[in-house]
Amino acid sequence: MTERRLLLATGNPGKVREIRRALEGLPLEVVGLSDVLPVKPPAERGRTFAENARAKGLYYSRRWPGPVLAEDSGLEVDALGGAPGVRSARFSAPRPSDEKNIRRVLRQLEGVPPAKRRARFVCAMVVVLNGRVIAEFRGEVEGRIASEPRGESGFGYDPIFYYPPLKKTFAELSGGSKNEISHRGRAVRGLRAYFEAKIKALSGDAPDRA
Ligand code: ITT
Repeated sequence: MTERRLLLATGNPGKVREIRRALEGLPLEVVGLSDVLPVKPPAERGRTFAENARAKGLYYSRRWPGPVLAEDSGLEVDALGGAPGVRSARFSAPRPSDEKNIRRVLRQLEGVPPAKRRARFVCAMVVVLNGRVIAEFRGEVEGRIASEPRGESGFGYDPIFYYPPLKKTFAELSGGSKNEISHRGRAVRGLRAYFEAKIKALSGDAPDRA
């Protein structure tokens, strides 16, 4: 492997912010798609977050000589049979936006009491190198859908994702606090440990068993 820059293969600036922050301090150069590979994103056709994450990682790996980090994530609402799920980004298609997606979820949950508004964020993350998936991580966080949007931080469904232990929505948390508990934060911690072990092995401190 000659190319040591890690390609962060997502077009979502909210994800870029959170993943960059969670990888801070690692001796890795993280580059964004828009800087080095401004290509059309692949269609997302998988039935699971993991399938979509792998498809994205493999798609960009065909066009990038080094390691690629891709992820697929979304919101599952129990009262909606797990929707929006893998359709989270395009829930309000044909011209989806975060605001319209939020309105659609709230409309579909009208009249549903707090106890029945259970939901979770899920994140499936992959590292692909030379067209091969070399590591996979998953993170989830449980919460419930608030009755109305609250908070200005974050992105996507954060304003309606209420996290009972902190009595706040994710959009009321700072970036650092969200990363500590979020689905993405949990997945990235697995990834971080993986990279730390790799880097240690490469520097000769420990045998590389990968
Ligand atoms: P890429 O495919 O380029 O990574 P995307 O935004 O299309 O970007 P996804 O297909 O994984 O990403 O869709 C994820 C959607 O789920 C995203 O658009 C948000 O609406 C929502 N989502 C995921 N993680 C979230 C988070 O931490 N906070 C709020 N909403 C989130």
